[in-house]
Amino acid sequence: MSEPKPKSAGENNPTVGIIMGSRSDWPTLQKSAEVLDKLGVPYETRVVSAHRTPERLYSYAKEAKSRGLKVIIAGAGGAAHLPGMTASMTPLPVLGVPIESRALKGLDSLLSIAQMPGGVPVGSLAIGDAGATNAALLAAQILALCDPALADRVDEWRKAQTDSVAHAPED
Ligand code: RP5
Repeated sequence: MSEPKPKSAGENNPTVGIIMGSRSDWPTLQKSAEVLDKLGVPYETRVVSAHRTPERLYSYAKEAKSRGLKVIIAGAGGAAHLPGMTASMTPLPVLGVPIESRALKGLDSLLSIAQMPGGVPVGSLAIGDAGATNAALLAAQILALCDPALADRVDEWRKAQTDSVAHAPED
């Protein structure tokens, strides 16, 4: 199985933290990493399980802002508590990616992430690869509010996507 390549803050001053509940979530969260790579947004990747490593989660969430992170993308599957628990311990925006679980195809993950109680927001994305891709685009758009060069790169990415759409199915 492929797994996240840890990137330390010292190496590239990450502004986005990509965290996931298990190494098995990496093939999905890799889509977020690929988008951030294309847009030139520095990020780090970590396995942080709400259930198996709660103390790691506590430290990560509590230290995220002071370490310079601006946005957290959190992917988890099943009883997906990672995004919500992270959001409860950091003022940074948390974007939740529901992993497509084996038993319920990610519906369990989606509902676990989306159904937060009022007062503790998590931005919930679509199940699986589309959600991971969009979480990275959304993170870049948030960062672009204060980064004109990144805003230009996001505009270029969107234009390229528009230009790539064929006018007819046989094109
Ligand atoms: C969740 O349990 C993880 O986010 C993962 O999606 C799911 C299954 O984890 P593994 O049993 O594959 O480690 O906490």
